[in-house]
Amino acid sequence: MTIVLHRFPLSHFSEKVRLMLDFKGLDYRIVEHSPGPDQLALMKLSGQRKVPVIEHEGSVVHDSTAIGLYLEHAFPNARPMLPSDFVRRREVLDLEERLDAVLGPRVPGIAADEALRDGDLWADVGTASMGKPRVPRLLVRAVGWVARPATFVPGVRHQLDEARTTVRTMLVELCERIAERGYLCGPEPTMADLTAAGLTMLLKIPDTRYNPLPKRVGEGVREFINDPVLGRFFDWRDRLYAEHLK
Ligand SMILES: N[C@@H](CCC(=O)N[C@@H](CS)C(=O)NCC(=O)O)C(=O)O
Repeated sequence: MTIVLHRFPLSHFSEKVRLMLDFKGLDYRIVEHSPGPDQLALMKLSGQRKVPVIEHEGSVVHDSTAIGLYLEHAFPNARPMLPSDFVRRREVLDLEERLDAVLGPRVPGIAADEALRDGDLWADVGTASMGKPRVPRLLVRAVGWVARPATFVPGVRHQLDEARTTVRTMLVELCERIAERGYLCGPEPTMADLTAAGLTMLLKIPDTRYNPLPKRVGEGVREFINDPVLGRFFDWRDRLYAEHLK
């Protein structure tokens, strides 16, 4: 039976789950939600307000990690995302948890900060992130005019800069892992790789299906995209999408 993935169009945790579904070669369809009152429908469906949520044969599962574990269990014949060896599995799950904790809360703020520097990009990201019905571009732009000065308030600026530094440090670690092992936890992609790829979606828009920003593929946070040290990570991510994800 087809799996239903509930997401916000630009939700990076939802992209993480979408990549898991692609990696395992499972059939799915996407139901788009918008942040705001629309979340009442998610609350009714899953008892909480966040995406991603999946529905499968009467089961409703929320939280990207729980969904990953559910998929491993429910589809034992599909391509595994977790090694069978206990020690290696623990390493994958530990890295996945750390990626969620480090990238999860920081990436959206960094991406929004970047988009606020470019009125057109902000308008594209803002309208895409709200899903359907489309929010008028002018309204999104007006929100940007109000929000942009806030990024210069010293406390806010400090937090955003700290977020950039922390995320960069994580990405450098990922580059080292890739250089040494091919993938993050060994010679094969695992749930940790799908997590890193999904959660960095807003740092550089990937070339993939169901992308709500097709005109912006390859764009994102210039400081990261143009950093030669991080080039290895984004090249690796492009290859992962091309070779392992439909
Ligand atoms: N731990 C959750 C985090 C999910 C999450 O933070 N989702 C964001 C979108 S990327 C969300 O739904 N935010 C809406 C809200 O907090 O109301 C997971 O792994 O799925």
